[in-house]
Amino acid sequence: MTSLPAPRRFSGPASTSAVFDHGAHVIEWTPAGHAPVLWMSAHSAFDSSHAIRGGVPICFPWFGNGRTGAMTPSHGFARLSTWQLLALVESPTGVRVTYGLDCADLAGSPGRLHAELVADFGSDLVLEFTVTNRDSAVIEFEEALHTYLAVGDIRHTRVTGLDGVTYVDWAPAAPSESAVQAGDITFREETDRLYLSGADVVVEDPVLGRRITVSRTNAAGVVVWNPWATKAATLQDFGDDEWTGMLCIEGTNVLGHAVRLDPGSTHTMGYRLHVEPLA
Ligand code: TA6
Repeated sequence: MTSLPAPRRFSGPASTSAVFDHGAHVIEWTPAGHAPVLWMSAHSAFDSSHAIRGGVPICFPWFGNGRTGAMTPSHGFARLSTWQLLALVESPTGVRVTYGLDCADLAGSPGRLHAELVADFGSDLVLEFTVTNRDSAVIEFEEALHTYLAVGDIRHTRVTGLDGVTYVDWAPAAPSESAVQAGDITFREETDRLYLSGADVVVEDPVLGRRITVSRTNAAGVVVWNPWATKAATLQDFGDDEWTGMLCIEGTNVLGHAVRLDPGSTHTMGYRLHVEPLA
């Protein structure tokens, strides 16, 4: 287990941001005039054998323990791998970094896949996760941009845009595996749901006085997760009292919506954050 090299930090008129080569892991994006938009645990490990707790972990080439339920590490090897910085372009509107990861020789890889993450740190945060099948066989994989958003207090936060959408409910206390969202999502207990929708999702945060719009392209699902107190207490790299300040809104292609790539084909999932004051 080795400590990580320092992250790459950028600061410009549009935003301040930071990213680790480890996992191509974005850990900060703070648009000018706003409080940090990405949440980071004060207890995150920053070493080569752990995923960073917070920011935007890349879950790939499987989600959780995969569709078989037997894959390790949880959420795949991408967030535990050192990615190669392929490009860094600075401009008056922000910074764009491009990372690459060749997966062929990584334990559990489903074949010769090449992954790239483009992060555009501007007045919005724009992420593009692209996978190319460099193999001679069809390859299926799962993917998620597991974004941790900072909120003032999850108990006063609501999520709009998913009314009437069917979701898979993974929370331990869930009365059923599947349900339909009725109205806005509010939070009173551990919430761990996969909504099958590509629509924009809006996080209304009256405590921080802001609205975060999450837009996705080529993402069949969105996971909404807050561990609440009980689950947070079981996570070593998650402070017992930190659960009130975060909410995961994740762009996903998982389970029945895993990506199936023919040889030579490419798939790009897009994920954008836009922040504005609550009127
Ligand atoms: O995306 C939600 C989830 O799958 C939760 O079930 C919880 O396990 C969370 O991811 C965190 O996973 P991690 O492996 O980063 O602790």
